[in-house]
Amino acid sequence: SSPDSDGGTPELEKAGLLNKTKIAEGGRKLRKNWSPSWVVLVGNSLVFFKDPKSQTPSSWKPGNSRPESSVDLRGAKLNWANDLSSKKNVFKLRTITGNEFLLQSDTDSLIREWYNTIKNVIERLDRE
Ligand code: I3S
Repeated sequence: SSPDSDGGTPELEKAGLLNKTKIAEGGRKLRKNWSPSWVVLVGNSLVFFKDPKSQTPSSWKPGNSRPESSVDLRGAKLNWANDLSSKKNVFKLRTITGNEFLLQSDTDSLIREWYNTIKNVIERLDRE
């Protein structure tokens, strides 16, 4: 069955540390403010946590830590966005509500994994 189809705990697909900045809120441009974020992909959502040091993939459980914010991936768009930053390995996530985030890692393999995993979730939701 699909994740959470029984109303139980949604599936944790991926968790890790990325650099993050929000660049738009409801379509309105925001000033960049990069900071490290503990990012968790669970069910149809990308969830952001502060204080990444207190988190590890094995210890993370839904509800044991308060998220900073969370993004619904249904209808979202994901694109590489190296033109939007001097940093390498940057992609942009745009939600259906017009919130835009840049996510970045210096580790090529890591950012590619995140990109592919989020892309797959978005495509799965597009097919539903
Ligand atoms: O796209 P920008 O405006 O060049 O982004 C840089 C700025 O946001 C800068 O902050 P202030 O100009 O507010 O001091 C940040 O420190 C940089 O990290 C931003 O650029 P990068 O290329 O790192 O995304």
